[in-house]
Amino acid sequence: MILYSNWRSLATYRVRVALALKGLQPEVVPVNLQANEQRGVAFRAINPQGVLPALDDGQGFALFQSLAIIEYLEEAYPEPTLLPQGLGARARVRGIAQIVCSDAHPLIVPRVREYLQQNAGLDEEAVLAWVHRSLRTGLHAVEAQLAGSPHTGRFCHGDQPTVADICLASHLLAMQFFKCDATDFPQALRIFAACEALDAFAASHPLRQPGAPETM
Ligand SMILES: N[C@@H](CCC(=O)N[C@@H](CS)C(=O)NCC(=O)O)C(=O)O
Repeated sequence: MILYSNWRSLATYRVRVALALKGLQPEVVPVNLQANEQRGVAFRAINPQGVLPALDDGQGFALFQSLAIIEYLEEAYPEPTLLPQGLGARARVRGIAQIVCSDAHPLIVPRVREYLQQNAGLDEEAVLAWVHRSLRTGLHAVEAQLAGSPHTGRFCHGDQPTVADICLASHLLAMQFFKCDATDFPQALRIFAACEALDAFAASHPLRQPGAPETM
């Protein structure tokens, strides 16, 4: 199994955590996001979209899109499960995951920030304001789900980590990267702390990956 990865990629972090929770240890091939290696011909032969992550698990092509990869891992390596029992519960967990992965994260990825700065005329400060607004709007939506539900437990759904926690943790790491205030989201912060206390999350932290700086 080969994971194409970059220390800073939060989508790759999500896959790293899922792999670690399932006790899987892929070979890691670093792709240099800072040098835009993901857009080069060599990496596009692996993932034509030119984004991280990609995971080769011997299917004849590299798997792409973090949520699709995590769903694949869930089906191929069912234990321990990253989804709760029950149709409604699974939909709730997938919904929280999608607030992060489908609504919030796409607004702040490098190619969008670059476009805003290079083509739409926004300066660095305005791009940062856009990033903060996108992150806080996404976290508001997640916090409302967490605060308003009897299903919220130690983690987003009950007392075991699920794909919702993986995605929430990636969102809070993004807020740390971009120095975005999250102090008014107590449920999210409490659950993030519970995640970080688990080895699978701690070992997958961006700053613990090859090529990472010591601090942000
Ligand atoms: N929705 C995708 C996001 C993929 C994505 O945008 N990855 C970022 C790193 S987190 C990337 O490779 N960006 C490269 C770019 O924007 O040029 C997923 O969850 O896998």
